[in-house]
Amino acid sequence: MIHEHGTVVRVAEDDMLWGVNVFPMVEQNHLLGDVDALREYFSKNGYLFFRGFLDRDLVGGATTELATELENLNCLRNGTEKMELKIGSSSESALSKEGEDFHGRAVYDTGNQSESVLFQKEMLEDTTNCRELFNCRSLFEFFNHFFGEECVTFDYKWVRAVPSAGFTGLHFDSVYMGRGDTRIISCWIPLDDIDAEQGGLVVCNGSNHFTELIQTYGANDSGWYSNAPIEILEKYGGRWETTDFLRGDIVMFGMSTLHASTPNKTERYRLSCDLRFQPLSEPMDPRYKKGKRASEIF
Ligand SMILES: O=C(O)CCC(=O)C(=O)O
Repeated sequence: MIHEHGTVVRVAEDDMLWGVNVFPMVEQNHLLGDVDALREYFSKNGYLFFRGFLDRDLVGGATTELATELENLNCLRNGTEKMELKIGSSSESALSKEGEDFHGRAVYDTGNQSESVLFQKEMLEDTTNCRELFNCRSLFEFFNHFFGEECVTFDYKWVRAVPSAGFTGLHFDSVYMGRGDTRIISCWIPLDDIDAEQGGLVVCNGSNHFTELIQTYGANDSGWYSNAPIEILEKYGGRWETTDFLRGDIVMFGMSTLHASTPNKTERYRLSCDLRFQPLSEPMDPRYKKGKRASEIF
């Protein structure tokens, strides 16, 4: 869906207007290969968006695997094709709530009322295609270059199935993983074509310069800051940006970049995953474990 100027786009709990206070994300594919330009753009704007960075079939393989998991867990609506991802009535019990690991152990304190559900870690351990995506060479190569040293990924992968009406409130990732390196980069990967109706990521360009907010809200282990993106514009400035995502796209953002999502207005799960990378040499938040390094995979 390409929005016309003035179309209402709901972000978290505010109705925003396309082209007025929410704008298109601008892809930075032309910067790939120029690490200085990538770093400069990232430090100015707080995030990078690449179209078709990942192989569409690689991502599609992971999506199919997750759709099969959902089907096996009886989370999909009876009589529907699994790839339609239509939400069934018994989905709640089978998947862990945001912030919980298998058996409901807290992975991190969300401090919010997210309706989003995460695939249990143990489920993902037996996957083939998902693991291939999480460990794909292009991501490791990108971050080795970007950090200028060997990178490591978090062992924990946030693989999300967002039900109807579910959305993510405004937050910095520092409030969930701020006890180690500050240079961690989050990668948000849509596992399907996801437009604003289905619940896409929305990033506040320039919020990485909101020093006061970073040093107050962002410096504590807390949860969502709010569900009110317009108030952010009024208080701090910045520019909210989103797009219609296609499978293969990726958004990379730092720990102090405000982001949220549009609500899922459809009857289908919104599938996406978040991976985290940081320089190997930097301390890791003790709540998470190091995943593999590229040299251990390839
Ligand atoms: O997928 C979402 O709704 C939010 C993702 C997110 O907050 C994150 O990647 O930190």
